[in-house]
Amino acid sequence: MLVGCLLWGFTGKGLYKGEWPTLESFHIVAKKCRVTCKRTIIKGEKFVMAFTKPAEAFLNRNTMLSRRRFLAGTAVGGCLYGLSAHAAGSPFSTTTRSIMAFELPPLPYPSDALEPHMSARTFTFHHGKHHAAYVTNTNALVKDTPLADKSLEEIIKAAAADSGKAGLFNNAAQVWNHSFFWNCMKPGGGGTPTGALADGINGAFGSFTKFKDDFKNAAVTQFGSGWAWLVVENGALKITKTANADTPMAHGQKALMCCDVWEHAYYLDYQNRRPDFVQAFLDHLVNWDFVASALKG
Ligand code: MN3
Repeated sequence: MLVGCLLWGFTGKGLYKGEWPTLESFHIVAKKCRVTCKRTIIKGEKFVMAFTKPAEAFLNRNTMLSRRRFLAGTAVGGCLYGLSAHAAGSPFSTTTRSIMAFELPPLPYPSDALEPHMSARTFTFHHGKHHAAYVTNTNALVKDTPLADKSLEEIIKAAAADSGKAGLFNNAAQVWNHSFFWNCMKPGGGGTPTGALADGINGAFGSFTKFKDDFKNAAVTQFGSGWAWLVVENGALKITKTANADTPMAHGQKALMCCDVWEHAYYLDYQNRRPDFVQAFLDHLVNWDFVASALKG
């Protein structure tokens, strides 16, 4: 799980904790959900914030949130940050069910922000229909089961280990993969990585140019639906490709970056020209700051 940003907040209904990969990504989501931060405390590498606007919808939109730890966190947060007077007596007994449901996270940028490389029309279907359906299906498949109170990551790993839960794995992994994919891109992206990430890529692949060639090759040669990934496996950077919904965490790998090569990702904009789509992803869309934060997280 990516943990670079920690949020605590008090809404009058309870104390909330969430995790975001970067402070930037938190603020983008907070702005969309009209959450107002009242204070920010930096503790080491974590960011701590209090907010006053109703936050349930805001937190529900973060599918990377570990719901179990979120609930556990409510018991101690008030003491840590002096909010106990309000937090005490505000358990989630009446709101737990709604908090437990996964919700479609908003895009971290406007739907037309990646044009002309990825159109708003593509996002209408890819985010608004495909990603949304995976969220709906995941909620339906875990409802009233022992997995109902588990985090998305726990659900994915449990389903990966159980051949009888292939349907759940496919939907839950696709929720995670798409949430991750949106964050791997930004308006004005592309360019080159810097710092430790650049050093790691040069060390593993020889050069950034070679990395781009290898990543593009993996994405283009994935037969049928799937994903191309940059992952960390046993401490080493590696390019992989997975079929359908398969995802690195099911293989003991940590995802740093991905490109969706299902036809629904590019067909409206590129038709059958998958290589052009992958090239545009690498040249104009990759959010290297996010990839670097995933490497640190
Ligand atoms: Mn997709």
